[in-house]
Parts: sequence; C-alpha cells; structure tokens
Amino acid sequence: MDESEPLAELHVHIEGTLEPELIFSLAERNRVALPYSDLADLRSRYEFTDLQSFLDLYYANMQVLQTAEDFADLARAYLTRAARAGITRAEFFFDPQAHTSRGVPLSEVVDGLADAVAGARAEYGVDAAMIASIVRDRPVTEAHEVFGELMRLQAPVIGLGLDSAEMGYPPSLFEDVFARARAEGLHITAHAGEEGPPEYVVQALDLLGAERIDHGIRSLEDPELVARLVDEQIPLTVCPLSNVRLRVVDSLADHPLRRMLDAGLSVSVNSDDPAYFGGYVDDAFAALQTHLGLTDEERTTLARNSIRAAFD
Ligand code: ES4
Ligand code: ZN
Repeated sequence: MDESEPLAELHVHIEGTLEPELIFSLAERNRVALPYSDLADLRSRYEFTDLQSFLDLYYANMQVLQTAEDFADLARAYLTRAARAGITRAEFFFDPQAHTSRGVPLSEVVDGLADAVAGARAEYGVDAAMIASIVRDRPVTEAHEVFGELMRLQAPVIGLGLDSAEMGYPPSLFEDVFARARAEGLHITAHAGEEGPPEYVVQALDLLGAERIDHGIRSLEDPELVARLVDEQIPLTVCPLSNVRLRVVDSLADHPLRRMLDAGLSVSVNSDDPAYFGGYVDDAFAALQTHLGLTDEERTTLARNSIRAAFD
C-alpha cells in the first residue's frame, strides 16, 4: 500500500465535520445556549437509528455556526484533519439552506468557507473545492431562491448536490433547479440510493444529469442499474462508517463495498459526516482492513477511483 499516492475525498459535508469540542467553543464565542450540560452529555446523543435521527442532531448543532469566521474555522479544522488522513483533493458539500433558514446570511457562509479553501493548498497541501447542496426536505421554491443567491454572490462552487432526508423526496422534484445549475456550467452530483430505492438513482442520472452518485448502495437491488453504472463507470461515493452508524447496513463486515468493487463499479471511500460517524477517511480504511479484510490492492483501486471521480 502506497500511502503517499493521491487520494480524493468527494463525499463529506463540512457541517458534519463539526466536532463536539468546536461546538462548545463556538457556542461560547457566539453566546449560544446549548441544550447539553457538557461534552459527555452531547456525545451521549450520537447514537442513531436511521438517517432522520442523525439529521435532527446535525441541524440542531449548526446553530453555533454564525459568522464567516466560524465557517472558516470549521473548514480549516477539517482540512487539517483531511491532510493527516492522506487526502490530497477534497470536494466538500455545504448546505446553504441549513444556514439561511435560521437567519445566517449566505455571504457569511460562503465567505468563510471560501477563505479556508483559498489557503488550503499552501497551508495543508490539500487541493480543496466546494459543492453547494440542496436540502431536499425543504421547499423547491427555496432551492431556487438559494441557487439564485449563490449565483448573485458568484460563490466559488464547482458543483451542485442534493442531500438530506431521502425517502419521499425524489430527485424529480428538483429537475428545474439542476437544469439551471447545468446551464451555469456546474458539475452535478446527488445523494441517492442511501435509504431510497434504486429508482432515485435512475432519476438522479436521467433527470438531474448527475455525474456522480453519493452513496448509491441500494443500486445493488437493481441488476439493470448496476449494469448501467458499470458500463458508464459512474462514480459512487460510498461512506461505510456512515452506513453502519445510520443502520443502512448491519455491520462493516456485511458492507457491500467488496461486492461493488467485484461487480466493476467505480466506488470510492468517503467519510460523509466524520464528527458524527466515528471517523475520517483514514479511520474508514483502517476499519475496512480489519472488518472486511480490505487488501492493499483494493485500497489502491479505491484511491485511484477517487482521483478519477474528482470533478477537477
Ligand atoms: C447526510 Cl449521511 C447524509 N445523508 C443525506 N444527507 C446528509 N446530509 C448530511 N449528511
Ligand atoms: Zn452525505
């Protein structure tokens, strides 16, 4: 295994890198009252039963993020840790609506994150880029508004994604927003087939023009879809630690990653929300080596897939 070889992280939510310690320090700086007595009390809440139970805590904790400085501190902490994980390229998501909906100006979010991204190569040796993500369980009209604002701000984003609660929010709802993004020359990716059915993966490809699929593991239930994903070598950004913690799969030993590799799918390993799911990409690789017997050769394939799947 060559740990010096290039490695891209393509599926990480910057808000999901908000560690408990930073939650407490930002709460103090911004005089935000937290509903937790201490770090241990907060940490005791990190037991999830499904995607929604995680999202409830993830969105609640974001209230400590208020200013551009907070967002810059958040992204710098992630980039520092990503460098330690061996990541050379990071394309991270942020959720504009998770902040605008609670009164934080989008310019604060974008300015802070962009500041950290601008210095990332020089400071951490990580080539970084931002992908705005539409929060699919909020109104479609709001998705259009926030996209318009991103364009007005000339936000330095390379792509548009789709995340949050999947069931009941099919990609088809957002066809027009993604058409606007494609017209602006943005790359497209979408969460699909995490909790949702293979049909949502098909919609993400055919209706949104997705170039990558985030998660996509339920694609395995549809052989015709698998054949297409293999044929077109559509990258799937898989997040094994997330899948276990959100009970999408029973255990790492049962994770379909190897089956996906063996099927010829273009899969990569990513952290999703590392502050919530027990680790960063290096932790995920170590756990896969232990529990799935991931070989050095497989790791090399996964790393090469990640670089090939990067947008720039
Ligand atoms: C997410 Cl794990 C996951 N799935 C869907 N949306 C998300 N946003 C942040 N983490
Ligand atoms: Zn995700």
